[in-house]
Amino acid sequence: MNNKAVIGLGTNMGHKIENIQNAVRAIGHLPNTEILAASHVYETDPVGFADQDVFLNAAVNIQTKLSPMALLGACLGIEAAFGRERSQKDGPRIIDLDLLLYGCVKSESFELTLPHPRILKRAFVMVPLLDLFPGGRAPGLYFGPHLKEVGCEGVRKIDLEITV
Ligand code: PH2
Ligand code: MG
Ligand code: MG
Repeated sequence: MNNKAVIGLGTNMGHKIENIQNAVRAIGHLPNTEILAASHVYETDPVGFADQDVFLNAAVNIQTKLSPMALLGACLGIEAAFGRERSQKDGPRIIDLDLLLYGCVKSESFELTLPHPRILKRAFVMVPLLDLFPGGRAPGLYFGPHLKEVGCEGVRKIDLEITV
């Protein structure tokens, strides 16, 4: 069965533009998975742990036959292939792939919470999401009012189109 899902991307180490572009390409090469649309790319001020380089953030809408857990595992696999090391919470990373939405699935298992639990607090996630879901209405998640409340400060569109 084909399902739609949304993956959020973040990077603040190395060649960030290449990291985003290569990660989107890697997602598109996952088995039975196709990129449907990509957001613009945004330069964003670090949230959580401030003393680190600015991030690039984006999001992609995909169609996939992978299950939520298989897709999560595949994202972790791509992060590992990029050489991601997990040392400091919210610290610098070469690539971060977060499974934000999987259809209208709601899940609160130990391994996977859907929708991603921090979407509604983070402009660096919701601004790219708004490119994919104008009006702020994603399947199973109406984030428009939350984005209004959080605001777009610290999130700046850059002049780069992701090629899908
Ligand atoms: N990711 C975090 C913590 N802080 N800040 C920005 N601007 N962008 C991120 O992707 C980000 C962050 C943890 O995943
Ligand atoms: Mg993250
Ligand atoms: Mg993550």
